[in-house]
Amino acid sequence: MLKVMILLIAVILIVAIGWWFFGHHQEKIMTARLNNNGQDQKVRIEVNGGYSPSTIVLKKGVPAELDFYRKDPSSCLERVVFPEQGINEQLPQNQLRQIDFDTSQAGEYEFACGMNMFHGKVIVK
Ligand SMILES: [Cu+2]
Repeated sequence: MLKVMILLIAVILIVAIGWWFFGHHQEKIMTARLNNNGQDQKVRIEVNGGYSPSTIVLKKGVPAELDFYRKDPSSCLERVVFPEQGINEQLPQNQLRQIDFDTSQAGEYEFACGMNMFHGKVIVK
């Protein structure tokens, strides 16, 4: 009986840990706003315990600006890295950091904090 109880508790713990790691980061998708009669586009990304929105949709071929605003005081999120674009930028706290993003190629591009712990994605289409 004791063994069954321990097994049951172990299973509950494993499920709870799994849920915590994989379940609770809901994806927030935002499509960039087009400005100047569709000649450029920008989106603001709040950096606070992660990226919000974490998925950004950009229109292909329209020059794009990603406006990162880091509120989070932790050094974990002080850099943002787009490995495929060779972007590795410092994000000053409580300041807007504008990053130009090349939209000439359609695709999905991941970005992350400097330690690769928090993730986001830019979709160009
Ligand atoms: Cu980090």
